[in-house]
Amino acid sequence: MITAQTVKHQARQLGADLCGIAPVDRFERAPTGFHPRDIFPPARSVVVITKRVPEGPLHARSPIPYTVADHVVLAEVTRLTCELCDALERREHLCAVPVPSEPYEYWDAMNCEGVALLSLKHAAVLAGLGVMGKNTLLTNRQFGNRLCLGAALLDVDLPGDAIVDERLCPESCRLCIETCPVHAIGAETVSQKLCRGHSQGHTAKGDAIYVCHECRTICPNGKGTQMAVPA
Ligand code: B12
Ligand code: SF4
Ligand code: SF4
Repeated sequence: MITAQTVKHQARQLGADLCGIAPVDRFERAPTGFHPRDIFPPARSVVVITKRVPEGPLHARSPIPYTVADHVVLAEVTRLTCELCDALERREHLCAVPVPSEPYEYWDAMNCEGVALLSLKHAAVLAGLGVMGKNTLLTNRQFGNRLCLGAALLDVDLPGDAIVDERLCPESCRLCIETCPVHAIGAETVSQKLCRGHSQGHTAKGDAIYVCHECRTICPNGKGTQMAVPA
């Protein structure tokens, strides 16, 4: 019979830095249409995996290293969620649905707002991988917010990991909020229109690049503690 350990071992073998599990009943407050069962009705467990995003590119003076590092890690996380689903289906005789970060179907063109199949930050919190900081990013002690997330929905019951019960943002810290050049960070969420307008740019030749990640870079959480531990 499949165990949480089997899933985590497999994720680790494929290259995940961390892997957590959330039973679907933890998603009862998810907005209608964005619950794991809206995506895959037999879903009973959500497996969330993450890979570390390297710190160095965040401090480069050119936007190219971060853009490329972010794309490569995201592609790697997408690959490994698909491979994890394939490996579990072959060995454990279950059904597994990969949930990529993007693309998303919901798009409000007027407000430039997209909503993904599943909010991976909420899924990661529910799978015990960390908490959301004031910058709204998933953050933990090990990697800070330098995490890229992916998920898989399984049609089997697995025990959930303990939800992290601590606050990583000091009460007085507002660095991320104050450093955002367009004041996009609100109490619980980020203005997509403001953030997209400022952070997504193009080279003179037309290649898409990230020109802002200040709210990610300035956060002191997890800096200097980036060693991986077994998933
Ligand atoms: C759309 C999107 C954006 C949008 C909107 C960001 C946002 N706050 O959602 C924009 C373009 C602004 C953006 C910017 C960035 N993003 Co982005 N983005 C996404 C994406 C593709 C979808 C998120 C989504 O659907 N948002 C829609 C809104 C409605 O979601 P929300 O406000 O969080 O949710 C509200 C409700 O819907 C509800 N809710 C939704 N689901 C659930 C579930 C439960 C259980 C509950 C209780 C509630 C609930 O609660 C919220 C409060 O009302 C995710 C990948 C993914 N699939 O999750 C990456 C993702 C969140 N982005 C990521 C990153 C790295 C960035 C940037 C740093 C990129 C950069 N510039 O370098 C910036 C950071 C800006 C910031 N401070 O957040 C990472 C975050 C990693 C981490 N450590 O947290 C993700 C997870 C991609 C990934 N695979 O790693 N992003
Ligand atoms: S910069 Fe400060 S307030 Fe913002 S997420 Fe990091 S610790 Fe929290
Ligand atoms: S990525 Fe830049 S524009 Fe977007 S919320 Fe963070 S600091 Fe603001």
